[in-house]
Amino acid sequence: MEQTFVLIKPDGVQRGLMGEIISRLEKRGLKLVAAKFMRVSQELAETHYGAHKGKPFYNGLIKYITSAPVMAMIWEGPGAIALVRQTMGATNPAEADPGTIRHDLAIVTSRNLTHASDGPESAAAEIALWFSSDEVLSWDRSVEDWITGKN
Ligand code: FUP
Repeated sequence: MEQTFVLIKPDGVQRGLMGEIISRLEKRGLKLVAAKFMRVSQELAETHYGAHKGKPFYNGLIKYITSAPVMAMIWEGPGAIALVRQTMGATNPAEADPGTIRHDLAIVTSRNLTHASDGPESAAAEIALWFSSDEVLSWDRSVEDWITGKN
């Protein structure tokens, strides 16, 4: 089953929006298989955002992501990577569709509450970067057929 990496960034934690964000993913029908409330080291931040090194916002981005705890998670479901990106909305909250987390709860790109993997390669790399395999749970939901059952 497809898995994706999701981060509730320091603004989400500081603003008390962890429950709201997790609730939206739970209610959509995605399954949580790993979660860790943690502080991000300088090294982890630089590895995670390595693709943005050299950009004007890079130093501020590293400072922001290391400034307070984050909630790192892995969510699972059919097509989970695209589903989660859709629920998050566009990177710039001003362009996010109504009903998405970023539209409803944020207003600027630099404080856009969440990160979610943007494709299968980044999902695999980010899951391996943030979690060890023994932190990822395999578990059955009694309601599974009511959420993902096929006809
Ligand atoms: P996303 O894939 O939605 O996480 O977005 P990007 O990889 O394009 O950007 C990573 C993070 O950099 C964003 F979540 C916020 C930050 N960013 C800025 O702070 N300013 C910018 O102009 C662009 C991105």
